[in-house]
Amino acid sequence: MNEISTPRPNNLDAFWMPYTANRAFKGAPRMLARAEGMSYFTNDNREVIDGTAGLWCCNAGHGRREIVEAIQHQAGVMDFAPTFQLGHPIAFQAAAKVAEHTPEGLDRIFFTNSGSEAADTALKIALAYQRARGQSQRVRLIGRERGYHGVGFGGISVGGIGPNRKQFGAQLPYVDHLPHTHLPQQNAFSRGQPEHGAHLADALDNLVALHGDTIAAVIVEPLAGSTGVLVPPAGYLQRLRELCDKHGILLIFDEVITGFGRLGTFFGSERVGVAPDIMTMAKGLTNAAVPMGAVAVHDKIFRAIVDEAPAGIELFHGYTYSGHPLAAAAAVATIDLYVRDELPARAKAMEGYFEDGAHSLKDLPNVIDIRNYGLVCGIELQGRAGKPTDRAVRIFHRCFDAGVLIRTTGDIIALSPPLIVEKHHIDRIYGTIADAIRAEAA
Ligand code: PXG
Repeated sequence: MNEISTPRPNNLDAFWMPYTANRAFKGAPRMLARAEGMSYFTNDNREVIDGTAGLWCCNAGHGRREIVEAIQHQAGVMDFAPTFQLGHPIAFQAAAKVAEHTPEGLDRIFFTNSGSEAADTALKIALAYQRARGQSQRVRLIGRERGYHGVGFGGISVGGIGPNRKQFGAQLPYVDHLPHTHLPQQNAFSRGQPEHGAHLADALDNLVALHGDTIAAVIVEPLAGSTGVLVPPAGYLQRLRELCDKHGILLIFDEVITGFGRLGTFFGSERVGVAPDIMTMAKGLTNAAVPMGAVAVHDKIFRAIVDEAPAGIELFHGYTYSGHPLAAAAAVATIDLYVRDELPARAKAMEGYFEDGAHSLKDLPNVIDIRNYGLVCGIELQGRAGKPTDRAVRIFHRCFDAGVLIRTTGDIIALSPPLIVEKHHIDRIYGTIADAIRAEAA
């Protein structure tokens, strides 16, 4: 390994790291230098098995040649061209490719650069739709406690994670929240969808009683990831769908982590058997090789906004990089790879083994819940008294040092390996976590 392929920056000051304890990190940095397949390699060339697909992103595994070559090729053909009033073929090709896999009718694709932008775009489209169909009193947006929809002002407003909001004062007005779906007393150690909690969707009736016909849309993650893996209770999303229809409210699924095979189907909506009106995606869309997000919109919404508008621009929204050629090339190659290697089906086939491995940790000290669905698993630990997150952070460090990358949020371990994961990786991931949990028993 030479100096060029193993960067060793000697000054860590300038990069203000996102969602990171900057002081702690810079005191003891953990640097990744390269990645391949199921693994990262540190700058001293130590292998670390990736139990997280980067950050729920690299569903096809790292460094896939087909994606790399598509990006290289496109960079040589055309680096950039705007999509405002001009077009380039690869962006249209990418949109058509995405639309092949979205639920029926959701075949209009708006490109963004991230999941956060996709969430804000989806909310704006929902508002524009209600206005276009003569329901301009519908200005209210409903999120859910413990929801995560990125870090834009729209996303944090409908989001339901306190620390993401409290530094930033006022947010969007006209926002309300459904209760979260975590019922540990009834559902602890559920395998797959928990049995109890469909009734929690009925809270939407209460919000309608409160807000009348002013609600434009409800946005939820089909499976809440960031907050520490909350699997939707059986029947919950069906009930939410019914209530949205009853009250003329749009249902938005944020599929930023549930998209692209994570739950054993191309999109999570297929697995849970509920189709939204609008769907957001990012991360796995390009296998994270180039940043890209997207919003899939039902044709009826597109038509209401676009066909009914006077001549000229129909939606005053877009990003310089919407449909960026390199991202679009990556998306086409990535989706082709998911299809060719049948990665959603592979995830489904591995789910049972992954689930058994997760639940084998049940009797370890301080494990208070284990929940799983598709290739996602949450292991909730009893935090140390007066020291929230301490136990999980130490377990994270122990696993990393032992060659396994996990993700923790609060005192919850979240796992979401690339969909190419093999049984021996699963054994290694859970074995390493078990050792770390035992070592932090005190
Ligand atoms: N929606 C959902 C459901 C997400 O999970 C976003 C939107 C925002 O995407 P961008 O691309 O703007 O970051 C996300 C992002 C974690 C973790 O630890 C999860 C995310 C981001 C960072 C950490 O689980 N998800």
